[in-house]
Amino acid sequence: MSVAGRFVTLEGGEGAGKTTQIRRLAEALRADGQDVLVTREPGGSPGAEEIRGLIVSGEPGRWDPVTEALLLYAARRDHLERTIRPALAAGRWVLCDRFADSTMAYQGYGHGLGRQAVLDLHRAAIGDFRPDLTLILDLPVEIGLRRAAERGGAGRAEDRFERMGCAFHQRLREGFLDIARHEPGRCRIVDAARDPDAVAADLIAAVRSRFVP
Ligand code: Z5A
Repeated sequence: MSVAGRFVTLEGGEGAGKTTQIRRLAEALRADGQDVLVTREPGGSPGAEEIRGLIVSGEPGRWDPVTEALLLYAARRDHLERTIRPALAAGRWVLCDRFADSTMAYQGYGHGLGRQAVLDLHRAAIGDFRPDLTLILDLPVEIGLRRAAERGGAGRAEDRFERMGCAFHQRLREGFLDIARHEPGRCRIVDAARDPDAVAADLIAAVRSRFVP
């Protein structure tokens, strides 16, 4: 739990609408009078953005799963120390597009590293730091991949994960749902297959009901 501000993460598979929704959530919270920082992973600090380039581009098999997870946690620690903790300490709300649950889902479940290996890495890199609230945007794999393809999809500079195949993306979806089963107090699943206004309304209501007295 953060000390001063609130740390809220958005998670989900390909084309779930995180980037679309995080902007809308930030606008709603700013209208409520909150000081909001929007950030993302991999990335969110100058060092972590450099590491991002190594992770999201190139051939799908460029890294073995352990190396990939180590790169992600190196980026995450830098992001946490340089961006997230200072903002929370200043009383800001931090909304983050992906965080540690993405490593659990993509590397732990998708690439088969397993839950315990990712939990051990998490503890070694960032201790017991966790989001205050995680919103998981859930939708069928085929809808998400279609949205990603319509947006530009495979062939973009950052398309490495989009080219990993349907079975991989199905494991991710199951992984995110399993994460929510393990931590129901922190995680909230939202049906992301609906139109953007309906999804935004649910996300904003989930945040307000959790934090606004
Ligand atoms: N990764 C990892 O493996 N391990 C980790 O620990 C972390 C990340 C942190 C980069 O992530 C990659 O890194 C990511 C996982 C891996 N894999 N990939 N690819 P990223 O978050 O920077 O990029 P992304 O995950 O590729 O974004 P995305 O999932 O493809 O998109 P999104 O942000 O969820 O969705 P969007 O950009 O808002 O929307 C996509 C399109 O759908 C767009 O054209 C929208 O206009 C449209 N859209 C959005 N919402 C709707 C609704 N409701 N209806 C219809 N159309 C919609």
